[in-house]
Amino acid sequence: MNNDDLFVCIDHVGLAVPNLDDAIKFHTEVMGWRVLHRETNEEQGVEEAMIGTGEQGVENAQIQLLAPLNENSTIAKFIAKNGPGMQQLCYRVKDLDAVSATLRERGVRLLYPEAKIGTGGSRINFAHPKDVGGVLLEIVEPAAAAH
Ligand code: MC0
Repeated sequence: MNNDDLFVCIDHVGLAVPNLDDAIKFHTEVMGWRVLHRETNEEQGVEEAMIGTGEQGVENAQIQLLAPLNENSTIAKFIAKNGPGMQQLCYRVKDLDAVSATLRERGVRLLYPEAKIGTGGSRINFAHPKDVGGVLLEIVEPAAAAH
């Protein structure tokens, strides 16, 4: 894959928060963002909300609030170790499988052998933070309607 075809843009930045309702209240009432989308992702162990200014996955980069569903959640572990804060950076891609193959060829470990389901029916994977300079990098191929 050519470098120009790898990433489209920054899709979102994920913040680990202890409580989703409290975080939404802060980010809407104090910071003035709007809630664009909210869902529970059992497999990822999160209750999440996308906030921002535009329509989900279409316009500007968004902020993803991630609260743990239970104590085994990666978000619960992250908060226990680091406290609340920035947990991930997410790049949008057009073809997750092609980008995954290219990153693997270049020595970047992806966490899942196959794509998992993310926000709004998107396809996602993650690159290990140890291979991305200490940043947990998610890659997302939005669901067809959001392209
Ligand atoms: C761990 N490390 C991180 C990190 N998490 N570094 C930067 N950012 C993070 N978020 C570092 C630790 O400091 C540690 O470094 C090393 O990686 C191992 O960490 P650990 O504390 O032992 O944690 P693990 O290995 O149990 O888990 C880390 C791992 C995990 C990244 C594999 O969090 C994971 O599987 N994440 C992917 C899934 C995820 O995050 N789901 C929630 C969002 P040292 O130097 O101390 O060894 S779901 C989502 O985002 C979906 C809904 C969506 O957007 O659509």
